[in-house]
Amino acid sequence: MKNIFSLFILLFVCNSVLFAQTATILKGNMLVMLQEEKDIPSITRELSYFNGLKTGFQLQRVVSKSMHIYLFTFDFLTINKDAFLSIVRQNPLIKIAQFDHTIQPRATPNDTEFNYLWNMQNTGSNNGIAGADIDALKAWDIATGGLTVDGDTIVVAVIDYGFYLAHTDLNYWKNYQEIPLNGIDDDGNGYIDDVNGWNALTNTDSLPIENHGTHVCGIIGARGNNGVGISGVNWNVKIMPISYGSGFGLESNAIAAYSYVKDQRQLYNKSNGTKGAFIVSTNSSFGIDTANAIYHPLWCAMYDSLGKVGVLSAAATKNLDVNVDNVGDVPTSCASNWLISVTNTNNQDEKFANAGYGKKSIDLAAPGTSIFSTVSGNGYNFFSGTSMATPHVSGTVALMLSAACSNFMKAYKADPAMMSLVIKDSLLKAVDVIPSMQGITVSGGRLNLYKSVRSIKNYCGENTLPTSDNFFDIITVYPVPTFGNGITIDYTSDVEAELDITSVLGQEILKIPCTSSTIGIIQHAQIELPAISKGVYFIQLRASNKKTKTIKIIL
Ligand SMILES: [Ca+2]
Ligand SMILES: [Ca+2]
Ligand SMILES: [Ca+2]
Repeated sequence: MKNIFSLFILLFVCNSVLFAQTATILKGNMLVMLQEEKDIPSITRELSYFNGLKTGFQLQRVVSKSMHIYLFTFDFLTINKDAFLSIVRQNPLIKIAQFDHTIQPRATPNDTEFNYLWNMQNTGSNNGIAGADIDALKAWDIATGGLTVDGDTIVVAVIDYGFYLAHTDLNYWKNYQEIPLNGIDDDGNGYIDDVNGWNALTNTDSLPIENHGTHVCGIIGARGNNGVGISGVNWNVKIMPISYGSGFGLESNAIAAYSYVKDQRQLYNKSNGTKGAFIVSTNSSFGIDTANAIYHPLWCAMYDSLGKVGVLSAAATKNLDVNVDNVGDVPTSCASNWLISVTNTNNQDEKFANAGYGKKSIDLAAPGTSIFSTVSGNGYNFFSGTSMATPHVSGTVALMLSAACSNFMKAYKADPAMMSLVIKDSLLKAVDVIPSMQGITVSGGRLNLYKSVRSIKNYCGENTLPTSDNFFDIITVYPVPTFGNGITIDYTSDVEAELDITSVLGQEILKIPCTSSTIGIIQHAQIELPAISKGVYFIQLRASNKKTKTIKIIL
């Protein structure tokens, strides 16, 4: 009761400021503060008519007895609400009157150092540009991570040099099916005594302690809203730490590290979740500057092998101001569809000076300059680099999966290879397009966590997800309602086709030529509303020899 009380005090005092942009008025609800409780019958009587019409004005509930605040309702279909409110406010028995409004949860975490996290919420301080961030607060209103709708524990595998496993703000994966130090592969995953993760150099689970890997882990999943330190992209996600073995490791160790991830996820898939780990993304920030992918076929092929079991891989490109398309880089110029290559932006949405780029090779940017995160010894510090940008992306993949509905998860488990490409595609289409990334990245933009998570949410409800059997299809139309911002139609097509919009009378309104694509890549057609007047329409995808189901939309 106390909470409800304070909520209404807040609403009462701050309404016009806090909720002016987003509040929705509850039609017919009016909050009234009276001089005295005994005035209720009088004002109910006095306000029962307005401009000769019955108002239906009556008490619904006592909101605050001590402050004489009451919720009344009135007949909003008959009565002009604004005119009525001004009359209500003139009544001498009433101190204050206002409409009631819907409020939204505002998931600002209570982590003590949250104000350092411009990457999550850029307020414009420190010469930043307000809003040049990944829109984390809005994303966390939808999901904060941890489990899928089916209860799978979501894991991100971080392949790095070392980790501080005892950090209280981090949430590391552990293999509870493995008995430590008994020399036996208890869970039969092919690795002996792998409890804490894996060290690909020593073939043990003993991991070096080091700041870089620890910092990366915090960006992906520092415990959010625990009153301590920072919050990661996910407030709750398991981080699987894997070491490639030494400061300057061998490529063979990197391949062995990826192989551990693949084996664990494959085991999870095969055992229906009873063994292995539900790893949805790897995160790496090592590589070979100026390497040509053709000399690293095994390394590059690991991303395909991981992709086929459902694991995307986010990889940091080099920390040099060069065009990777021209000078080469491994892994970020590997050709795998399941690889997401990441460069680094600052708090003004500019490319960090020393960060690689490439229209063909580098998919997107993410905040990576002066990023505050966890370091060894339960500490925190600012680091910069593509290494800091990339975990925003691997973390986003994890948060997207925690927000996915059961329909999506069903499709994902049936065809993890294709559906992980759907996730990648949704993430890249959800970027904030920014001038500094134009022409130098595949997406032309910087990661947006909120839009990525929302794009997965859009696959819920009655929408059909693509399979190789129904690849020619409309997947979803959103948003509904349209909020006057136009609509987006997601579809898949393996041939040249047209999206046709017709009126209820069968009149053709719009024809949109559709590009075809490889399996797994969803196309988005955006239609501005002013071109079409409000009403009911039908959408269908048509090719010369086939057509999809018809979808009804209301604009
Ligand atoms: Ca084992
Ligand atoms: Ca063991
Ligand atoms: Ca925290």
